[in-house]
Amino acid sequence: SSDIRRRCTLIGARVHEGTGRRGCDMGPSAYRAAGLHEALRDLGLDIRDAGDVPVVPGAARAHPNPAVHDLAAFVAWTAALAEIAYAESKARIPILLGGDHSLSAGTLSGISRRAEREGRPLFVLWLDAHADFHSLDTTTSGNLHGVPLAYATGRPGFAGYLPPPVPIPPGHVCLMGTRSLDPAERAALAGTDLTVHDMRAIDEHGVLALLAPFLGRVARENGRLHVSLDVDFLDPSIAPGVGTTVPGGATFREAHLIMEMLHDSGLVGSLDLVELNPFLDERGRTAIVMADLAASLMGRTVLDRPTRSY
Ligand code: 4U7
Ligand code: MN
Ligand code: MN
Ligand code: MN
Repeated sequence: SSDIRRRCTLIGARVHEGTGRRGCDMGPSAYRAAGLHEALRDLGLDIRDAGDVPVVPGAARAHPNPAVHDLAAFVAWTAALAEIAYAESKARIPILLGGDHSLSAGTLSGISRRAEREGRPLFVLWLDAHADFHSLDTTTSGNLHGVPLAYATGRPGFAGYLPPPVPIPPGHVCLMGTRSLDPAERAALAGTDLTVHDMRAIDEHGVLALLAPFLGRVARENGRLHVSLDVDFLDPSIAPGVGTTVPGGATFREAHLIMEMLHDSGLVGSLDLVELNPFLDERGRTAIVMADLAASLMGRTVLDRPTRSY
């Protein structure tokens, strides 16, 4: 098919160094076991499987902030994933199978370069309990899954470590599901025009009223939309397989409606599925829920969804 929206590439990114606990490296295998590939194939999509990206971190790198750990791994993953995201986004939708959220520094670097090349503005929908808006200087946990959005929007504090990305204007970024912000992130966000639809906004207005204007704007500006879906966007009761559970997350129905709206919009050009930790999961249910949501974003309608129990 000539429609880019009917072609996708699955890219395994076994990144775990950006978190404080092991297990995210098993994410790509869990998505395969959950049947993501088959679900997408059943939709009639043209699928390329790029396998798992091989990344070998270079020599350890120190940073003045002593909390920061695994910076060399972050630099290596960012460079490698930027390359493959750029290449695969030319004519297909790259779907990154994480891996922790630090991988989005790589995806966004590659996609922002692609968007610049196409002469189209890049917009980002960040579905997450967190804002991931720390710099290397402000993170107190030192876990670099907490920094990718700051890096991609050109926040200072990364120079000398990572290649400068084509910065995404903060006004092109929409966070949904936010319910855990550190003081430094709050302060940094306050100085930007980034849109934050926290859980309270979802409770008060519903996802339809919040998301529709953003999608309308992306369409009007002929933009390319990147979606970053962190497992912890979802309520832990339906998605326990994540290292950073925060109570009060999105329900399956809210998340599913977002996926349906994204599918209907036809605007999504790239997708990250991040933070799945199969070691913490219960009989694969989080992997199944994430695979199910991804399939809905890619075009499954309720009429062809197989019956599943969670
Ligand atoms: B995730 C945190 F302190 N802000 O920096 C930090 F609350 O990709 C959490 O969204 C980061 O899961 C969470 O460690 C990163 C913390
Ligand atoms: Mn995140
Ligand atoms: Mn999160
Ligand atoms: Mn997390």
